Amino acid sequence: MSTTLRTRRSAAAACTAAALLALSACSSGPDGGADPDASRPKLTVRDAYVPEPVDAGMAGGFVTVRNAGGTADKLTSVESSAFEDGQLHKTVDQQMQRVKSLSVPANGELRLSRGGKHIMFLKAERKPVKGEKVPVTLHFEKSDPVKVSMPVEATNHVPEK
Ligand SMILES: [Cu+2]
Repeated sequence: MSTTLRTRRSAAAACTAAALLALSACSSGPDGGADPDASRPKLTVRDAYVPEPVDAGMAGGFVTVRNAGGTADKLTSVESSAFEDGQLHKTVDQQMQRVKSLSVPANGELRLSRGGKHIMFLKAERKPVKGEKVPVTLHFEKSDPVKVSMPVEATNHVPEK
C-alpha cells in the first residue's frame, strides 16, 4: 500500500519536472535564441561620496558599482570638473598604488572603500566642503559612461550598509 503511494508520488514529481523543463524551453523565445542583452554588463551605482578633504590637494572618492549582467566590465577612468585629475588607486600594505583599471565582476560588484580600492582626486579648484556635490563621470571598458553626483560628506563618513 505504502509502496504504491510512493511510486505514484515519484511519477507525479517526474511529470512536474518535465512540465517545468518545457516551460523554461518556451521562455527563451520563439526562435530559441538567448536574450542578447543577457550577455552585457548592466551597471548601477550607489553609495557614492567624497569625504571632506583637509585641503584642495587631494580627495578620496568612493562608490559601489553593481553589475547585474553576465559579463564583467572595468572601471577605466574617472573625471570631474571640480578637479584637475582623477586616478584609480588600490591600497597594498597601506601604500596607495595607481592602477589602470578596476574590475567590475559579472553578477557582482566593485566596492570602493577606505583602505582599499578608491578614486583619488587631485588638485581641486578649491577645497570641497561638506554639503556640496562633486560631479563625476565614470568611464568603463564596455558600458557607457555613468555620471554620478558625489555628495561631500564628513571626513570620517562611512555609508550605512
Ligand atoms: Cu589614493
